[in-house]
Amino acid sequence: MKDQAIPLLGGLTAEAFLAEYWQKKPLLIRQAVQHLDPIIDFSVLKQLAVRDDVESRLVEYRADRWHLEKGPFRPSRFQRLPETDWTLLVQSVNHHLPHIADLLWRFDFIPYARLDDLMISYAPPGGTVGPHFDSYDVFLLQVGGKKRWQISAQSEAELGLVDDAPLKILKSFVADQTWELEEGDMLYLPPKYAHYGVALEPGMTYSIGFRAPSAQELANQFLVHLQDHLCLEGHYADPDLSWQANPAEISPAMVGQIAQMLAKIEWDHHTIGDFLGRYLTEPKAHVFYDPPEDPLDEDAFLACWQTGNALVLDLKTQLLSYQNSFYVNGEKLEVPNKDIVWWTDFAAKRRANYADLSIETVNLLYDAYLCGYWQFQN
Ligand SMILES: [Mn+2]
Repeated sequence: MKDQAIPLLGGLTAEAFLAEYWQKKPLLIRQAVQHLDPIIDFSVLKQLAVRDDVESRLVEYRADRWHLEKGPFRPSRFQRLPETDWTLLVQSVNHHLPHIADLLWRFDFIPYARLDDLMISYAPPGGTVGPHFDSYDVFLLQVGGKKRWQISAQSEAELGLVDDAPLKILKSFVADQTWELEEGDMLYLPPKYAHYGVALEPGMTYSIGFRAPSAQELANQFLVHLQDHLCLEGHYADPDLSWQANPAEISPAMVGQIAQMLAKIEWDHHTIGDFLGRYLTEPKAHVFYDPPEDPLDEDAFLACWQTGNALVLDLKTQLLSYQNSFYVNGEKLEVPNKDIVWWTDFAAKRRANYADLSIETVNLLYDAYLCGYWQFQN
């Protein structure tokens, strides 16, 4: 619905937001989200920050220096925190709390291939991670408390970095604009826009982040993909080898023949789409899926679905498509043609009710259910 007003964007349409603001300029939306409950509080965030399958960080400014600690944390670490000047950040909270995932999927006016995660930071007064840049777009939603955000269009070169800090902090940040954000207010920032948020009252910021892999990262991963799927025939051969005056020389003839062999490494848009399907759905290193504790057999699985339970993607599952191919958590699924419309809908809505599908699709669904990629919800 490109021309439908989106409450999250203060009533802008997706089309207008993309044309005017996305990757272009900041946008402040007062009261973008209302009825933010149940609110996650510091105690829930602490419980996540002690887990080793959750990425967390603690940033403190103390004795005129920046300090960065990475989780998982011992619970006792949180008892030694001062009243002010620290921030606890927990990445991918949408993997663990369904209501946070629901909030993330409301940003579906941007393709899932670009959505990364919802990070939550909690800070008492004075808590900040300092003025900095990010290389990706972000929506910063205030939940509880109050935060002062300052932003600047200055370039990286103008701003310089604080020496010896454990995180990238801009040395000569000067604000162009300043706002106080209260619960429900949201600030959109394009990449490379300097920003500096300081908590005024204890509260949280939900950061809806996007992924923008670097050219180098894409190339490295694409070359790994090519290597995994490459199959070239034959060996080097030289029945017409002629005597060389210098036996230590690699001859132009040899280089020419090997150039012909390597020219057989080819790729097209289909290869790149196939690479992206796997790469973009590949779980991060610390992400693991939980197989069902007491799995249904295939008949019971089908019966459970037929009796009105919806099949829903696990919070950690990524299901994307490219043309008629589907990719889940780094793997390609061989989906029968007759079920493509159904799979397209399942991937977009992340849930599906029972439908009359081919046995191949039922088998794929059952195998992935056993891996913990999706489960039933009644
Ligand atoms: Mn940031």
